[in-house]
Amino acid sequence: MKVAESISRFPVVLRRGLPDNVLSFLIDLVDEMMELKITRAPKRAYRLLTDMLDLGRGDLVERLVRAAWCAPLPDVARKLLSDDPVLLITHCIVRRYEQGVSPPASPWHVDAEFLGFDQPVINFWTPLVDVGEMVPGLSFTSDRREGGYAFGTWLESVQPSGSSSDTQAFQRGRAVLRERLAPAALISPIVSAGDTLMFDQVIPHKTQQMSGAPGVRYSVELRVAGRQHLPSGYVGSVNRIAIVPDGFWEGGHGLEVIRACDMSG
Ligand SMILES: O=C(O)CCC(=O)C(=O)O
Repeated sequence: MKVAESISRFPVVLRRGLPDNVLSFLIDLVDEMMELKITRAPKRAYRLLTDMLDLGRGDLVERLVRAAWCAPLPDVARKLLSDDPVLLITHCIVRRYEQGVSPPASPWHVDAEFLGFDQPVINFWTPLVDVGEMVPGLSFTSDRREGGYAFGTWLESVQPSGSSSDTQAFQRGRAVLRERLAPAALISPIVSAGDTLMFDQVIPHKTQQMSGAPGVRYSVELRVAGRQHLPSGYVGSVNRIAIVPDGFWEGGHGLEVIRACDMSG
């Protein structure tokens, strides 16, 4: 596992404070994306940015990225990755999670299940409403990275090559992870709308469990890797390769958007 130890203090909250007009713009955009029907997964409480590309709505992706991937995130990513950051569009997600209405939230997992452990990938997870007290955010554990590495070690022992995350081996791995983390103390950061929670693919996490007041949680998660060091899991798990589309990004934000194109078949 080569994921840099220098980022072992994750998760951290970056005080960023997106202005109210940008927050409401992004909430409207997430609503627009959620209204688009994904026939293979009609009940999902989230949309992948690649769903938008598949529906011919690259304009929505561009609007989202322009509004959400702004200072200081590109500079922070560049420093953490020691490389030019690129956006892994296949693993960028918007969510509209309604307590008591949406399907069950994400249980314990590490993102390395689908991204691998070999190269760092940082999730910039930005709620568009305040989370952690009235509306669920994310939970981590006092076990932090060790749980993730234990999972990774286990994974490598049974999965020598990068095969699909849908295998029984992965299911068993998740069960091991959940069992290990069950007694751990929870850390559920309170994050204000427009601030950003950052963590890498080794950190075990889940949707915060919260009973009580119904609330809608809007969030945007942008997963970023180093340009020279795309994770093998990114290519292997989804059978897609990243290319930089001509003219998609016209400077000013310090980011090249990598767009996925299907290379299978
Ligand atoms: O936003 C959530 O509740 C879950 C996010 C998450 O765990 C993930 O995308 O890996």
